[in-house]
Amino acid sequence: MENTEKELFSQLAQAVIEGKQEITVALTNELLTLGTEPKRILDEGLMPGMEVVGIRFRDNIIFVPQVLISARAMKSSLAILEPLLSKSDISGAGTIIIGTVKGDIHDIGKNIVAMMLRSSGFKVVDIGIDAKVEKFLLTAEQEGAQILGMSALLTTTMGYMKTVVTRVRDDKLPYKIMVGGAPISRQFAEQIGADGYARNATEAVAMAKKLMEEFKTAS
Ligand code: B12
Repeated sequence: MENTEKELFSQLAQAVIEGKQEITVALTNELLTLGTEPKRILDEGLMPGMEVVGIRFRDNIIFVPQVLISARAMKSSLAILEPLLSKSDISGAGTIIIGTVKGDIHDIGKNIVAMMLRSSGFKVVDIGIDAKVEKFLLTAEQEGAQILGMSALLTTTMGYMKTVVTRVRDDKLPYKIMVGGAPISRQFAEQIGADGYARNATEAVAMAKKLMEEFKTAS
């Protein structure tokens, strides 16, 4: 029985690597039927698969079209897991605006972070990809948000995070800012003056809780 689950995790990772959407969906449903927790399906099946895709892409073994097919397969599984992971949006934990910064279209990691934050009771407003500073600020004001979350996957777009941080500080806006994405480090976050950095979705939840406390203390 344990073997079955382990075997299914490895088949799921393989299905993501090969970009087999129907198999990815079928294996996700099979694991759920077995009673596997959605978060484990994410951590032990989908993420290891996408990690291999990343390595093969970096090493020029596969190219953009294959990566897109893998991303599509992963997203179809995430669509099944999302309602199971996400609780209601109406809890009092606070509101977070999240987006991938200007020039960047990578959204898988951002979507996972948004999903995990929702599952911890935060209201998350996702402003999507290629998000400019105005979009972050306008949405934050409309939603009465406490935290801005920015994602960047490219070394050429991570600098835009500083544009947003600088604008928030110059305009003396109260928002706490957290950043993440593969090229981002704690050191970079500190350097641009962000309030927090998280390496993955689990750490992002802990960081959001911490920043929400800091926001309350400051206001
Ligand atoms: C999938 C992918 C794509 C897909 C994106 C599909 C999509 N809808 O997202 C496609 C094919 C479109 C793509 C395009 C490109 N890509 Co690309 N892509 C990747 C790949 C393989 C995986 C990214 C991913 O989804 N990882 C899985 C998720 C779960 O991980 P994650 O994003 O890191 O997120 C986690 C954490 O970082 C964190 N996190 C993320 N966001 C946030 C936000 C907050 C607030 C917090 C707290 C935490 C947090 O939590 C997440 C969950 O644990 C990476 C390789 C890699 N190693 O990252 C390359 C990679 C990022 N891409 C790369 C490149 C070069 C490109 C292109 C320029 C290629 C091209 N020539 O066109 C374009 C750029 C397009 C653009 N303008 O953005 C390079 C970047 C190199 C660099 N130094 O900048 C990489 C590193 C590959 C490589 N090694 O060469 N790509």
